[in-house]
Amino acid sequence: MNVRTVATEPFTDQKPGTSGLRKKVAVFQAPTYLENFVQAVFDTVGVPAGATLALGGDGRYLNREAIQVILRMAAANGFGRVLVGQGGILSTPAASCVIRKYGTHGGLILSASHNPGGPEGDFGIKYNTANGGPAPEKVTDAIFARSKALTSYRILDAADIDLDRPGVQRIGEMVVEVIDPVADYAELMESLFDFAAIRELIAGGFGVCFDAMHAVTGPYAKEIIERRLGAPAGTVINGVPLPDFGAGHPDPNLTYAHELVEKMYDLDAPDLGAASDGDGDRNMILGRGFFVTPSDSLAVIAANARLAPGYAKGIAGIARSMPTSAAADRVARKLGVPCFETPTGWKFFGNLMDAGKVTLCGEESFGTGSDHLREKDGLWAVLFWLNILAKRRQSVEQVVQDHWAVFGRNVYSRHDYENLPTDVANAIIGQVRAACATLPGQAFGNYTVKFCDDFAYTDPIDGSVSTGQGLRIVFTDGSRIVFRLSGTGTEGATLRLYLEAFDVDPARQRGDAQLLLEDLILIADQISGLKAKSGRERPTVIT
Ligand code: VG1
Ligand code: CO
Repeated sequence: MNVRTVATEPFTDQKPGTSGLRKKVAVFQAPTYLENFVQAVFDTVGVPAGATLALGGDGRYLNREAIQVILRMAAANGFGRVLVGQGGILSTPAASCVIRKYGTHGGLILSASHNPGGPEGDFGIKYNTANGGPAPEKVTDAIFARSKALTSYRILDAADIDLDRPGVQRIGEMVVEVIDPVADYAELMESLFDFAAIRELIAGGFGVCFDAMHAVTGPYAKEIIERRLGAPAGTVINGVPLPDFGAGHPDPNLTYAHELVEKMYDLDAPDLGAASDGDGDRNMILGRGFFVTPSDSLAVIAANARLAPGYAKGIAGIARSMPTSAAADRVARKLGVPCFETPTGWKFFGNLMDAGKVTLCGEESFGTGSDHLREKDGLWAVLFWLNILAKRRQSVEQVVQDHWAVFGRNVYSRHDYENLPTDVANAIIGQVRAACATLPGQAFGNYTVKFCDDFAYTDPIDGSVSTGQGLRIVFTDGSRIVFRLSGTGTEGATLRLYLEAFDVDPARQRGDAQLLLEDLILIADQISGLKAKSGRERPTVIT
């Protein structure tokens, strides 16, 4: 077979964001756009002769076509073997699992996560390293630099692989192994959680509804929750992955997972509601008429970790992204384990987990995970909750109320202003940045500013420094306002406003977060000029 070296012009915009390179489908469809990026990845990470690559995606539009191109390029670049999920499917956590279990050189995951799919939607690609985790910044920076200097890519002329046929096929010398995308992952989950106890809970009538949002977790949830844990058929809704996610927005939050939310606030709601995102790494947890904020979910999991067999020995430490609430910090303090604060994005947790410093990690953006993998893991979080509920025999709400009674409540919310003109978003951030110098010491009603900064992080393991990770205004009582620009969008700019107030008053612990955060919301607007500058009366999404 014929390896071709194809001359190409470099692109200037292939800079990976918070989680890989994300662009409109049409951008990826432009001639050589995908090829250039993949070649930049291969050139950057190097391909030891005969190395193995893991490959799969969330099934969105362009997934299969992109996989065929990447397979031919992998063969031309010296890979000896590619493990590809059947049908081109691998959830992000399953890809991390495959990379670790089979010791591959790395993996390519095709996904734009929670961003909409379809011909008008988004596509994305991310590279994970041999530890199973997202490539760290120094690698993504090098990929970007390489992409800007690329003059050719290598590809092999070959026919398409049958992605639906399990087993071994070949492209030239390279072996392509089409693997079951679910099996390895499901086995890992069984090793971590008390499946017998969960089966018993469910057999006793405990109702579950899992919304796969027509994204990648459908087959995973059906196999694990319905088949292995015995939940009745129909427990998993929207369980068939579709290239356009059924025209939905596969983001598991109160706005986009509305079908599930309606069920959970109905009179005959099941006991646990859960949803996952496009690529299966996010999760939302709901009780009957009750929403668990992701920050609280991390804290509850940490406080109850010993109830799950995989964590029975206790946890080494916790890490959370900076905008995530400090609820987990309180648990860490009580457990006497360290708590790390990292920039947004899962790639910052990898070193801490590899070094054995932390067991659990979480982000306010519906991401929770542990050192069983190096990605956040949606279904894992749902199983952790099921395991906790099977042992505690309480409702979701009771578990959270008990938690607040012991630790206090970090009242929390995130307000997203999506698709703002870039100059408007920059002007708002600019105003906050400018205010930072004079804010310390200023009082706003009950709140006095303790300090204000642009979050920077020095990785405690390799010493790498990441700056400009979000403006935080921290008050003397620990309450916070954080402003940050999203690094995953493909249109305009998305401004995220994160709000957190600590409340110990049990009377207010049941209260609605938006009402409890009213003062901070006003202060945030006062400092940033958000409403006036954006012309928006309210956020696009509140979580
Ligand atoms: C968002 C979240 C961040 C998360 C990232 C990837 O990034 O805020 O916490 O790690 O998405 O998640 P940003 O830069 O838009 O705020 V996923 O599920 O897209 O892989
Ligand atoms: Co995701």
